[in-house]
Amino acid sequence: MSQLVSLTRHNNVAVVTIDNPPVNALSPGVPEGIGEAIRSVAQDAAIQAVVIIGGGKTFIAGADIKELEKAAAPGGGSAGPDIHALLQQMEDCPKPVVMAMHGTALGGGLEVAMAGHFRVASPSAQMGQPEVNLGIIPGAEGTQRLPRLVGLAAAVDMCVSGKPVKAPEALSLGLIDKIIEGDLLSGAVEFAREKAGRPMVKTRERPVAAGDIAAILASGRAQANKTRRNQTAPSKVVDALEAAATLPYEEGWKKEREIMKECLASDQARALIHAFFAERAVSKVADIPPETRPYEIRKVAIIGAGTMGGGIAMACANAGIPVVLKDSEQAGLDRGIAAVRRNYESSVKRGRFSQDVMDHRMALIHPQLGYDGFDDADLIVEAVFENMALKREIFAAIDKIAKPDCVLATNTSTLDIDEIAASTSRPQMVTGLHFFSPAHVMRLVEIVRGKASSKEVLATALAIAKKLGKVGVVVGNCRGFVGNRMMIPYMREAQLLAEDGATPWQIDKALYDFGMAMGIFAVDDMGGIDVLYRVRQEAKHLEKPGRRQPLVHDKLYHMGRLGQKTGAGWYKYDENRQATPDPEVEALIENTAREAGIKRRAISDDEIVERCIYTLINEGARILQEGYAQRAADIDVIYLTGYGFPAYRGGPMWYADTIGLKKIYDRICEFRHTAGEWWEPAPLLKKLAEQGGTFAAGTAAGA
Ligand code: 3H9
Repeated sequence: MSQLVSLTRHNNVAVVTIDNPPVNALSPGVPEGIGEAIRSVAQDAAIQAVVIIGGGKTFIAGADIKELEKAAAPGGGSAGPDIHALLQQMEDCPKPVVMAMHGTALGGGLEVAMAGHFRVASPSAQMGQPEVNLGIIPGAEGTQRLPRLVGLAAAVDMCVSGKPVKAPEALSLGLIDKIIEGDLLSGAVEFAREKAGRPMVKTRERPVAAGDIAAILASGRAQANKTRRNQTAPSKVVDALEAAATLPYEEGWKKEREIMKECLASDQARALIHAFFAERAVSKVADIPPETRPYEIRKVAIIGAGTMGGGIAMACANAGIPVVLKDSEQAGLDRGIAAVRRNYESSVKRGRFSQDVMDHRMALIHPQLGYDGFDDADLIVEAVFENMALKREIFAAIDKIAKPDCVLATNTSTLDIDEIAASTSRPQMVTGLHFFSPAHVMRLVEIVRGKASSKEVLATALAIAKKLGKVGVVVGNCRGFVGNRMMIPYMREAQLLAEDGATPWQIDKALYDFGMAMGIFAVDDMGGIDVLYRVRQEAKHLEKPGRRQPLVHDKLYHMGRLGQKTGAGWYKYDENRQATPDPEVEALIENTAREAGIKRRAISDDEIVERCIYTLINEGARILQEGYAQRAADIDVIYLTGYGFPAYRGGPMWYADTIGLKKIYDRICEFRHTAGEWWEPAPLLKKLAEQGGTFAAGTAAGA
């Protein structure tokens, strides 16, 4: 047997164990090992049944995505690993093959499991076909066997959504035959023994329970368009499922393979596979060795019960961590707790969790006005409004109370971490934890590294982000850090485009069609026109005299059009906060442009996308060169998890590599000529463009 797969005998039952940490992926050697085991079992007269199980924390979590990445690379040209022969071999085995699943049986893992004659699982196991998350479809007959087990409608839902089902649901769907309480292996062996010599059915020979095929497929395609806008794989997977419902098995799986090959060769698959690995690479920071010991976080104290503080408190409570939530005024505290309660109530109403869960979470959050209980907190997060003097005062106060190994974090989105840290006697314990609003929902946390922040503190920040179910990205301490620093030129360019002749709604639509979760003017209205106004006021002294600045935003602010909260900003809003274009804003822009001598012209959607996205890329290149982000992929993760950049484009830096840096550089040079000084190309972009390089290869430090 290979080292990845072992075969043991439990009297008359053979147990095949897959041992390919961390997730038992189907890497080269694993399918071969399983095949060898099945061959040996089939010939062994003493063996009457087989159990296939995963060693460690999970059953097979899918194909090895590194292998898929190779096949997806330009010139790769295959449909990924081909395990058709193995699946058939297992299904044709004359002795019952029982799949024993725990952890996550995903993608190729579930496909292997469905080729067994029976499936049992531990109560917490999950099974799914998440391939669409990688821009592909199941490539090992999942689209053909799944509908034969769970019916066409459930298969469509599972494959289009990519969401796994838990063992109890899998049991009711017919995907598994039994849930094993207690020890999975002994339960599975006993189950296998019972099945020995009994009739068994090959999944591929079962009929597809379909009902109204056309209606199910139409609803699957509608679901794909709605939930996975602009993506190819989710509707292609419905084509493969259609084949299962309408063609003989032999033709169906070949059709699936063709579609898989087409999807795997796409830019979308490459981008989504990049996003998968990028998200996992961010926690590896070049100068923080993996053995660095994080501090244990058992209790968190938060200062400020506003939107951010309340959201962070919820994120902690959701992860089972007790929280002390402090505000300086009773009214603020009451408002904060009421908002937390409302949020939880709405989740209970929507069936996301039970009242008991809500009560437990509420009980973990202790509202208070003073600093009681701060002395044994392991992490203190300051989340008051953006004012340096106030933040320094707070850090000086907590410095006197916090225990020596307490991590002190600020949720600032713009201010200098070093200046805040300097108000304490222990700057090495200070870091930024920049959560995004709403903090209990948004996955991104920028971990801002001060010049003195210790490795242990940063490792703790990464660990707590993971514990809260978030993605922590370590960034440097520059104005706006990474995400907002890039956002500022992006917003500015959109406003300049509006003055040059586009309307805010045309710009928003072009960006939305490009794939952004929202248009930038809609974002500005949601965040509040006053927020960006204040950011700009603070930075006024940095503005270079004579350089073109957008003119309309300040006017909206002075008109009291602060966005959604005042019913009007760039758009006007009804009582349900539905936006409509406002002719008053159009007139305001036209008049402002005329007064400023700007000659307005028709602007194409392509120019809008180029100017907005390329300015983002150009700033990203500067950030990389200055070392404020460790690698291009970190910037991608920030934009994918915090700013609504479409995952199927891989993030701004990956997207730039896809377009070609030379092309982007040349276009930026043209904009420099026509649209002015803001368009100075970043030196790193220029260098890589001249060398024919990419951000991914050129900045893979620590990857
Ligand atoms: C597929 O199966 C196509 C088939 O239809 C065709 C078959 C022929 N491969 O996420 P974590 C690594 S498509 C390679 O932090 P968790 C990951 O990079 C696949 N590597 O752990 C990381 O490495 P590192 C369908 C993988 O406990 C480490 O494992 N399957 C794979 O939070 C830990 O990962 C999927 O899409 C893989 N398949 O979550 C499942 N999976 O430590 C994808 C993980 O070096 N995986 N790694 O950074 C997941 O969803 C989660 O990893 C899982 C565990 C839920 C399994």
